[in-house]
Amino acid sequence: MATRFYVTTPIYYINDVPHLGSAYTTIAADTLCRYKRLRGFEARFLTGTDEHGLKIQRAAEERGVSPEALATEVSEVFRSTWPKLGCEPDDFIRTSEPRHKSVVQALWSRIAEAGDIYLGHYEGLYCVGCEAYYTEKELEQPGNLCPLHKRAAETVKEESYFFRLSKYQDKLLDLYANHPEFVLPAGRRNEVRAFVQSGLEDLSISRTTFRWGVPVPGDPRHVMYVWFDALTNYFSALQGAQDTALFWEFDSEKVHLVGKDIVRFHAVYWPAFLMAAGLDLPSTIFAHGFLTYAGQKMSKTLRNTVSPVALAEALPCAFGADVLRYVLLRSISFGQDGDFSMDELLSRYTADLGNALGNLLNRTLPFAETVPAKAATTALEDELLCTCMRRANAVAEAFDAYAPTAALTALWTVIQAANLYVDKAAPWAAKKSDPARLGMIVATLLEVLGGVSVMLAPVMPKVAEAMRLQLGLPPLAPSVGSDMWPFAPPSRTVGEPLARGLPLFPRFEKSTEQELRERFAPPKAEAASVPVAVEAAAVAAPAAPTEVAAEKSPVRPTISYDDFAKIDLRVGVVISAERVKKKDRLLDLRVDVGEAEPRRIIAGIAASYSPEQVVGKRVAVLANLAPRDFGKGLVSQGMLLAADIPGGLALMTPERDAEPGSEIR
Ligand code: ME8
Ligand code: MG
Repeated sequence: MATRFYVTTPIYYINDVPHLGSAYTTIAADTLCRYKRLRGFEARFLTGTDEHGLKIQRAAEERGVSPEALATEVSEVFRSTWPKLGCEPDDFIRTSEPRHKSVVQALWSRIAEAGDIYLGHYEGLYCVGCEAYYTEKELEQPGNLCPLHKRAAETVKEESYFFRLSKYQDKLLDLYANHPEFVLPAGRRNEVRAFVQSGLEDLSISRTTFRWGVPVPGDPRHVMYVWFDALTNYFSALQGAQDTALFWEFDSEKVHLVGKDIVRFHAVYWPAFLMAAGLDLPSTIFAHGFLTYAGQKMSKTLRNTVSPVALAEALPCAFGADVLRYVLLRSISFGQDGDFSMDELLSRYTADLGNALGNLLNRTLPFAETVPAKAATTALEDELLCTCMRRANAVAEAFDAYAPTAALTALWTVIQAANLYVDKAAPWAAKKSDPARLGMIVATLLEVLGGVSVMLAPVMPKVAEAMRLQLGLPPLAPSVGSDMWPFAPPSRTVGEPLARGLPLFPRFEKSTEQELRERFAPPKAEAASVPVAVEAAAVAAPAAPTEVAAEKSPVRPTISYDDFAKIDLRVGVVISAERVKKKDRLLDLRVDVGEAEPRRIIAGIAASYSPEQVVGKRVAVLANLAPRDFGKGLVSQGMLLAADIPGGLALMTPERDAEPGSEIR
């Protein structure tokens, strides 16, 4: 069995900041590494940033900075983000570092000496977003659009070095056949196999038309293809010292966690490069699925809205990062696509963390100040211990199979079983009638909770420590060669002090939950209810109310900020409302907008609101619209904003009480 474990994340492009997707992979890698340490492995966890290539060069140009400056700034954001999510990589590699570049160049030379690199001419299509070559067949027609980025691939026509990928077709197929664990889950392996079976062409691995990359040894007119450079990070990061180099030896378990978007690079190109250089291969490429947030694809705007650190820090609980880690790994089956949302987080927080785990602790600790002595076991204890032992095994097996979701599911069956035990054993009753029995119940629960604190630690390291403190247990201190897994609940010494503390997962107020939902709501993908000004005249026109939603018009041409600044929007409070005779769509309103006198506003909302319904409402008022005369002395001094909804209108109203006259911006 391997005793070394090496886990990596993709090195992230620095044209973006860390987001929920990159956090997901990094949290999973951190979790696996922590698990292996508890099992006595010498474990190492690497992450970093991918800094070269045309994509980055262009991103830097767009921002008017050098690629070096961009890389330095953004890689620092990545480096400082991970600890805030409880992730503790042992190393952080940047591909612009000399320690990396020298190893990439050495790898290139080694493959060239083996005869697998030759100079040729490349002509074909390239998507800079993916930094990948495509054939016309793989692109969307017409227009050669990249299936991922929906932008036209560029034609590349230049001298280029090639890697003899075609030579490795059979060797790769053998690899997948002999080592099915090389690509996981199995579905991904089938895709990769089909791709290789369809025929491999040699791969262009250098470019001459830009400079931001690692120079090709002996031919500095060329820089290396960014994926040749980037993939090598997993190897180069270990080469600084002898003890780290051991992590690439054949008997080390080496796992690259990646998203399903980049499986091909990892499961086809990377092993072929390594075979050509005569180096060992990673053990497993594990491709997880893609995360959506509240049903929305990750996008630049979404990234602003749901920064993982902001989300973790916004939770009014001392363990926000652990809560995020738990929900990400529990809610989305690792390997599959899935959705994450604030609703999901809040319901897991309440049910799994508060009501199940937190409650178990709160139902145990109040009964004792020190570890009580055990007494005779009953069937209840036997049943609980049996569940614990079976489940501890299942949790370990799941982590071993890189299945943190299954591990957590199994762990929670222990927590449920223990809560059920409390229900049945009824310590509150034993407290009155049978102190020895109470001691037995509490001692049993303390052992189970001690075991839970260990099994929880890979996913929720801070919570595990806080639990252990309350349970009177020392912090976990894994050491190489000693397996700390609680296959049987660890026994306790009678008389050890306990330290009951504050609840780990305090219940959130309903209003707090609502604030969190609103703050972390994804931006509306489509303007489902774009506020439309209720122009009384327009609405007074004959258009009949319809039962279906009004056709959504396309967004109007862009305006400048200055144009927007001319609009004066205020909060108003409707003081009075009357129907207008013979104009059955209009209401005649008096609206307080913070001025000496309420304004008269004629609004075309009578089909959606009765006068009684609007009086007292806070509304959004366009306050500097030129007065409009509707005839018969009806002059409107402003306009209300409302959204089109099926069959009518919904007035826009401030989400909290705002003073009349408050500016809306
Ligand atoms: O591809 N759901 O970097 P990258 C889940 N530099 N995971 C996601 C995700 C989502 N919505 N979005 C991103 C690159 N990820 C290359 C890698 S490695 C030698 C070079 C995660 O910044 C997922 O792990 O585009 C995905 O593979 C990775 O971020 C892509 O990061
Ligand atoms: Mg990407």
